[in-house]
Amino acid sequence: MRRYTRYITLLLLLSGCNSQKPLTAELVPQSLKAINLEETISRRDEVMMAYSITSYDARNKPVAVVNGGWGVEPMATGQQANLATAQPISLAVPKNGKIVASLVLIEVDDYARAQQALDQIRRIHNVVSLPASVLLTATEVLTPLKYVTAGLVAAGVGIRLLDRVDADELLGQSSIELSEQELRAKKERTFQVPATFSGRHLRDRYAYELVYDIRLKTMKIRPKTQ
Ligand SMILES: [Ca+2]
Ligand SMILES: [Ca+2]
Repeated sequence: MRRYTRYITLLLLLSGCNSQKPLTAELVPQSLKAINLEETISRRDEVMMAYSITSYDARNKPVAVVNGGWGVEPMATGQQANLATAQPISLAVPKNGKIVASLVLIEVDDYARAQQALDQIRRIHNVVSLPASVLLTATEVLTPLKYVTAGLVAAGVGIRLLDRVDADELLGQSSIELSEQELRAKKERTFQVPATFSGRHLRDRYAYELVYDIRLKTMKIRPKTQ
């Protein structure tokens, strides 16, 4: 038993010598501009965002997930959204693992339902959940919408939340995958991810420009004080 304890202590010491400070990745929605509205006749779109970060370990097994949301806000042509209320989310980057940050932009047709969904997302904002592996280890390539949905399911919000977001409501989706190695290799602490969401719903052409940041933080480990 004593030898075992000594062995563990040695291991801890060794790993302590080698280890780099753990990284945390933060997703921050930066800007959103309506270039062309989806609802041409009413001259007003109502938009919301849902976003998530999912982390994977060195064996590509999902480890954790956090969720965030913003909206519902009205948008006019040319308008820049006020994203001051778009709260960042953050998650630890597993050693030798990776993170996937995902974001979806939705033009809301059912205001009450969207507001309800956002209320639920706010309640679990940045709460770290264990991912529903089944949804995140599928062999197919996951869309950002699937990532966000899986994140919400993991948080217990339920699959019903975004399941009715269909082609008519989804304006665009974006994901970025970054490995711990890639993150450590970069000198910058902030990655800007630009995305242009454009398309056509029925007769209406729409276009939105969006930027979200992935910011890196090094967790400070404070020595225990007595
Ligand atoms: Ca619409
Ligand atoms: Ca609408």
